[in-house]
Amino acid sequence: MKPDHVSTSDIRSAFSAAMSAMYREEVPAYGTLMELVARVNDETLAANPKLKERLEATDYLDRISEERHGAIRLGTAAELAMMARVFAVMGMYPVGYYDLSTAGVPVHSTAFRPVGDAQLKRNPFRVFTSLLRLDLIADEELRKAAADILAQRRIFADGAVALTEKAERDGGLNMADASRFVDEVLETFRWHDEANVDAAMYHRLHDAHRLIADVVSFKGPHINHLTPRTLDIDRVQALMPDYDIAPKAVVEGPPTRSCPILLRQTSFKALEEPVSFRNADGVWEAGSHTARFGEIEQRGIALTPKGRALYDRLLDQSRKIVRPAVDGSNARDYEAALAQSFAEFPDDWAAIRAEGLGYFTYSLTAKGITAATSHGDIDALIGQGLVQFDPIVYEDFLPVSAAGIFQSNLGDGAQQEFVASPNQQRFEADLGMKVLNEFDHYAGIEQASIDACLRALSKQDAAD
Ligand code: OOG
Ligand code: NI
Repeated sequence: MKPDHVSTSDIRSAFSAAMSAMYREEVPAYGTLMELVARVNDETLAANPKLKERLEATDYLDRISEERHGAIRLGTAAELAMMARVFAVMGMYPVGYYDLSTAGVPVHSTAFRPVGDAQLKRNPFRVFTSLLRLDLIADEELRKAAADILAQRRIFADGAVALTEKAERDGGLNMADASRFVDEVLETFRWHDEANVDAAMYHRLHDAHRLIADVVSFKGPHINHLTPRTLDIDRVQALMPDYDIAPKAVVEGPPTRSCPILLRQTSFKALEEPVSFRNADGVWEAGSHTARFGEIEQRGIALTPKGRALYDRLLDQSRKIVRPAVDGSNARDYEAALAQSFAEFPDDWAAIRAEGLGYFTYSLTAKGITAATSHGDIDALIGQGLVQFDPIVYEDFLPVSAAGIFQSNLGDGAQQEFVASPNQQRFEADLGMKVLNEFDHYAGIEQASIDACLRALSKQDAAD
């Protein structure tokens, strides 16, 4: 990094703030949601001094009010590969592969996000990024028409491409370039109410799948939602109607617990917005399109492969008993089945740790900091009261939940079956790189904290 270069985390923070400001202006309900979340987070912290203390001690508190994720849907491999280069300038890398074909959504996805512990604490902004799978569209003629339309559009401003190339060449950007980069890249995510296609084509695409119309008919991949993080999602869900926001029927993910695991999410319905279509005679025709919504999330501990397998089994088990209907008619029954199924998942941190279900960071207690001697492995040190542990926050997404979020915004009519066809290899070829494995990353953070404790205690020994 050259002396006048700004850090990738600074660029990401600036971008995340600019995106939030733009979306608040475009979708005022998102601003309302932000206010509600800020209120609930303040109240939750005031009522839980212990939670506040641990969040402060682990550096998680500062990031929470700034924290959000967004989502976009891309149309072509070239768009995805370029997007990966743009995000890399902001220190965001593709983590995980999500196949949504099984859920009736013709996309596969990854999440671009920072990966280092320090970078996440500085600003964990993430973008759930989907690539449309035209190969799942049965109508060959329509598939070809959609591919032709997509091949003609250019979603990146020239300045965004030039600055990305400059950052790659020079290993970063200076302050002035970084600020221009943020402005230029923001344009790609902006809403355009003038469609790229005529009304007839829009309706053909829409009839094939609403999502295909959303990706193919517009100039670019408008940000379709932004999601602030709350410390109490049940409370936000309950308060939404007071703020004139109608939440989706059920919260996705695990049930309410005292020790939150993975990720819980809920959203409000996408807005029907006016758009215009350019017909062959050059005349604009008024219409509407439904794509943009708001979402909130509560994040819990990152689970190990063993913990995740248990989560997947329990979720599957409860959905076999009750599958949540989009209209909310069986929401109570679903919640009851979920709670009953998850009774099997330990709900205290010590048990989750002892059974190897979640990832933790380890640090010295006050007693550990002043201890003269210490022996044994990390479990023994915890037993002696020298070392404490805190949950590592889950930074990724959940395919079943993501499908639920997609579905709640596609309307009841959009339920459609595709043959399950995960194709990570194809996705990575289109992306131009492999996606990172989320588990390796959490395990690395955990191990580094264990090593730091053992090192500190052995030095104290030597000084004695
Ligand atoms: C993405 C839906 C998935 C999440 O939080 O799981 C998602 C989309 O609708 O494009 O954002
Ligand atoms: Ni989301």
